[in-house]
Amino acid sequence: MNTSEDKTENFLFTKEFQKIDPAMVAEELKNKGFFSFSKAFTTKAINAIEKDATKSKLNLNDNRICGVYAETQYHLTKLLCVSKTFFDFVTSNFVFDVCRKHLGDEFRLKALRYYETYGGHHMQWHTDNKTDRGFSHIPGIIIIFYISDVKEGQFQYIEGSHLWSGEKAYSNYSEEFINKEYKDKVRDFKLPSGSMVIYNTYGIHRAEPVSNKSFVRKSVFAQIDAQIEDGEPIILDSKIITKMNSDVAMFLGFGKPSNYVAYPPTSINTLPLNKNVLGIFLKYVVIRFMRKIYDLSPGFVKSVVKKSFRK
Ligand SMILES: O=C(O)CCC(=O)C(=O)O
Ligand SMILES: [Fe+2]
Repeated sequence: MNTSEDKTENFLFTKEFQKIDPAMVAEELKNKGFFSFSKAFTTKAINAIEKDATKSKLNLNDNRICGVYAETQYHLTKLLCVSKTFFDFVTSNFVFDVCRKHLGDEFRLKALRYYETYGGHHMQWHTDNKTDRGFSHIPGIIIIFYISDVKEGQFQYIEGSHLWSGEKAYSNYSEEFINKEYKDKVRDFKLPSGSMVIYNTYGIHRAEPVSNKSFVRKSVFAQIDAQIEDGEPIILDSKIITKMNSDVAMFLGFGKPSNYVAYPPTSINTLPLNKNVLGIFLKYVVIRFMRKIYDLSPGFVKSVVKKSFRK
C-alpha cells in the first residue's frame, strides 16, 4: 500500500528521477561541482507551482501574496506562502538526504524564489558562497529547476571551479577572464521544463545573457547552506506546513535570526514601465478622480448615482 510520503514523491518526481541516489548527487557536487537531471519533476508538479506562484503577480496596496519586479526579473520570494508543492519538494527526503551527505547534520534554507528572467538581463559570472555582506566561507548548495523549457538563457557552470574559487576572496569574475582561462570548462544546461540542477555554491556560474526582449525563462531557486544561525526572512503560510519535526524546524530557521536583506532589493523605481503597469496606474488615477468628483458632488447627485448603480 502507498504511504502518503510515496504519494507525495509520485506527484513530485518522475519515475526515472525517483531512482536517483542522494549519495551519488553528493559525490557529483564534491567532484564536478554540479548534478543535473532532465525532467526530474512531473508535469503536474511543475504546473501546480507555476499556477500557485503567478496567481497575483503585481499588486499595490493588496493583502494577497505577490512578487516584485527588479528591472529585467520578476521574483516571488514568498513561495512558501503559496505553494505546498514547493514545500513538499524542499522538505523531501531527497533534498534532506543530499543536504545531510553534502553539508552534514546542520543546514538551513537561506533563500528561495520563483523567478522569471526576461531578455536584456545581464548576470555576471559569480559564486554564491556569500551572504548579504559579501564573500564567506560557508559550504552550501543551490537547487534550480526550470518551470519553462530552456533553450537559451540557460544556467551555465564552470566545471571544477568550486575546487579553486575559494582561494580568491571575491565572488565576481569578468567575462574576459572566463573566456580566456575556462571556456572549455563551461557547462550549459539547456533543458526542458521540470529539469533540475544542483550546484556547489563555491562554483562559478551565471545565466547566459539573452538580448531578445520577448525572451522569458521561468525557474525556481533554493539556496541551502551549513550555517544555521542567520538567513533571509522565510515567510510561511501555516496551511502549507503539513509536516513538522526538529529537522524541518532547523531547515526553516524556526526561532533563529533572519537578518540578511531579502534579495533582490526592490522599490517602486525598479518596476519597469510597460503596458500592464501603465494600465494599472491609469485605472487607479481614473477611479480616484471619479471618487473625488463623487465626494464633492451635492447630495441629490450622489443619490442619483447610487440609484443607477443599484439597478
Ligand atoms: O538563474 C540562473 O541561471 C542563475 C541564478 C543565479 O546564479 C543566482 O540567482 O545567484
Ligand atoms: Fe548565483
